[in-house]
This record gives sequence, C-alpha cells and structure tokens, in this order.
Amino acid sequence: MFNKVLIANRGEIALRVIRACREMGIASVAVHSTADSDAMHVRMADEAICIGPPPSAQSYLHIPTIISACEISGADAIHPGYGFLSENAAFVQVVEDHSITFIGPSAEHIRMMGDKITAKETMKALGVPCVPGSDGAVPDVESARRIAGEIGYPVIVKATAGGGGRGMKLARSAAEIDSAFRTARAEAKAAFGNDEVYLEKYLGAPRHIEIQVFGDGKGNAVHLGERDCSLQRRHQKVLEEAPSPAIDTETRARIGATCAEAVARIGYRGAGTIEFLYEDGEFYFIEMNTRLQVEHPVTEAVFGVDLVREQLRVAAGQPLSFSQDELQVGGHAIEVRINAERLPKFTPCPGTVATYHAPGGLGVRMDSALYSGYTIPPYYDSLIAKLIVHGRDRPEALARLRRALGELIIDGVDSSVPLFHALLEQPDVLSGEYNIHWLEKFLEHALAD
Ligand code: MV4
Repeated sequence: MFNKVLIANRGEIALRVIRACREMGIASVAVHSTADSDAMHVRMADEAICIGPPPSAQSYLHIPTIISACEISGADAIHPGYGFLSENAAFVQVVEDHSITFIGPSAEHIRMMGDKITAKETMKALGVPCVPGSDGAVPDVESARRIAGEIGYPVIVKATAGGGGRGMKLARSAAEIDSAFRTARAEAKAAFGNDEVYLEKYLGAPRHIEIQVFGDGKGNAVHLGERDCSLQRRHQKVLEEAPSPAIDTETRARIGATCAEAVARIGYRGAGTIEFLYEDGEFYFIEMNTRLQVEHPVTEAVFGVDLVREQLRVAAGQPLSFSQDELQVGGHAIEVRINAERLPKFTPCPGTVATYHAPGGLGVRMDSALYSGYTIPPYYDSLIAKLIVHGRDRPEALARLRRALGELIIDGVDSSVPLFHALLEQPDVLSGEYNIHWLEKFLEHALAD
C-alpha cells in the first residue's frame, strides 16, 4: 500500500479522500491555491503545499506544479477526486512517466471513454444496450439528413468530445437537421477543438440512471447497482438516490451484470460509472465516466462499502475487498447537493459563512468542507455540502432528509437548501415519479411568482 498520497483537489472531495487515507494509515498531502490557504482540506491533511494563484488553470489544473508538489513531498500516488484533472489522460501519462501512481483508470481507458463515439462503439461491441443512432461520426450534412431519416425524428446531434450536456443539438424534424448539424459541428470545434459529431434517436422523457462499476485492472469487476440522477437543472445534478424508484432487483442484476462484464473484458481499473437513459423499461447507454462521482456516497450507504478505500486498494495492485455475491442493496439513500447560490436564479453566492451547524444522528452523513467563519472563495464550483441520508426504505430516507435539513444551519451565505424543502412537498418527488425534465418544469412554475 502507498505511504503517502497527494490529493489534487479541494473542498469536500479532498476531505473524503484524506479520511480514507487516514483510516488506512496513509499520510495525505493537500495542495491548494492562495485562495484556499484557510480551506479545511489544508487543515485536515498531514501536509499542505501551495501550488499557485486562485484561477484553477494556474493551480488545481497546473500539471507541472502538481507533479513538483508530489516529488517535493515524496508522495507515491495522486488521487484526483472529481472534476479538475480526474479525466485528463495526458495528466495520467505525465504522472506515470514520473513513476507516480495515478489513483484511477489507465490513460488509455480515460481516452477511450472521453471520446464519446469510441466509448459507444466499445460498449456496443461488449453487449451494452445503446441509443439507436449513427455508426460513428457523421461526416457531412447530407449524411446527417439521410441517417436522421433512417433513425426517425426527433434526433439529437452530439459532439464526440462533448459529454455532460455540452455540445448537443436537437432536431425535431427534417426541417431542423441542417441547422442542428452545422451548429453542433461549429460549437464542438469552438469548444473542444474537435468537430466530430454523431447522431442519436432523441428520447423524450427518460430517467437518468447510472451503474456504478469497479474493476481491479486484472479482468475482474463488480457492479454496485444504480443511482437515479434524473433530478437535474442545466445538466447539474441536484438530488440523487439509490436504488432508483424505477428499478427492481432483477432489472438491477441484469443491467449490472452486463456492465460489470463489459468493464471486466476491457481490463478496467478503479471506479467507473456507466450512464444510461432509461425509458419504457429499456436501458440506453450514453456515456461512461472514468472517475469517482460526486454522488458516490449514496452507493456507499446502500452497499456499506468505502469506494475511496477500494480505489486506493486497486491502484496499489490489491484485489477488490468484496465479490459480487457479497454486494446487496440495503435500504435507501438520498443525496442533496447544497450549493452557495441564491434562488430563484441559482446565482453563485460566495462569501463568509457566519455559522455552520451540520445535522447528525442515525442515517445522516454530511460531506462538507465548511466551518463557521469560513469564506467561500468565488473561483470554484459552488458546491459547499452534500447531505446524504440512509433509511430502511424510501419513505424513511425522505423523512430523515426532511429532519436533517431542519437541523442544518448555514448562515451568512444563501444556499439551495430552500429548494430541497420545496421538493420534499412535491407528490412526484415523494412517489419517485420523475424524469430528466421534471425539475426544470417544476422550477418554471415554482419560481414564476
Ligand atoms: C440524450 C437525451 C435524449 N436522447 N440523448 C444530456 C447530458 C448528456 N449526458 C446526455 N444528455 C441527454 N442525452 C438522447 N439520445 C437527453 C439528454 C438530456 C439529459 C440527460 C440526462 C439528464 C438530464 C438531461 C437533461 C436534458 C437532456
């Protein structure tokens, strides 16, 4: 096992990794920008190194400085958290060239899944059900029109370098395909320097369901069921839960086995998430994320596992600490993402937190780097806390969420907490009857006054 791990991240996820390291007897090194000198991850780590000025490009994304920090501190591995450098294949290459272990998948697997056309071709060949669409890239507008006609409208044009909602254009009918194709191509070129696009049948009202997988890099892999992340606003997840209200035990076992087998066959190492749209009882693969995700705690809660510990184990060449038949869903977990932002427009709202009091008690987990007196800097993501509740069943988890939100105090900055109180009064949320469009529609009505 590693002696010392450098965490190339900040905020709650840096704390999450430091905690796993400490439980495993591994020393931790925090890195931070000058804007984060007073941040909790700096205080909680065994060592801390300043890596540059506030903008991420000059600190948390600056590869030479992070490698230097690793060499100066004598860390033997880097955990990237999520975001920042976590899915940067070039970074993984540099890390490995310096004989440092990257805690995550190989550069090759990150590159494979980062290119959405290659990811889809790979998954399709492995027997994972995909959205009907073009076979690979669509070269020109004539081909787009022909293929769209074959697929049937509506169709969606997606950038191969996109993902997470970036670089997509909808064509509802043949009248819209030329414009959708040209716009998607131009935007992809501008945003990613890669104008390759592909076509898919547009699914009208699916749920977003993702399967957590874990590989040991030696051809063994397991799945840890699904998370339902359908409640999103502008491609940002707001509330996630496991299990999905729409998935039963047999369905989970079937799609889970397909996903685990797929990642086993490519020799995948570490945590991964296979994203699907789910409509009318069918799964349609869209993307794979090659990182630990923000919402991983709901999976940890229902399966009773420590996913960061597993990441560290497989990165160090050890086997997974559980087999598939030891993994059973226990109860129900819900996570809400609390952002420093002002409703109704979700305006980022950095500033000083006068009072912070975290909820507690049975089945409540608060992942946050906040403390009373902390000043949230304006340079980074506005996520300030994740509240995760666990109950024996969904009604118990919902009751616990309501209770925990009532205990939470964040004074001094606005937060998205009022949204969750409002959501917990919605019959569709209480019954679990929602899809990827539900939240946006709710916000149109709820905040119209
Ligand atoms: C789609 C889709 C409908 N049909 N693909 C958006 C994010 C990216 N990961 C994929 N996205 C979508 N792809 C087909 N063929 C609808 C979306 C989509 C969406 C997906 C998941 C969660 C929220 C969403 C909100 C709008 C659109």
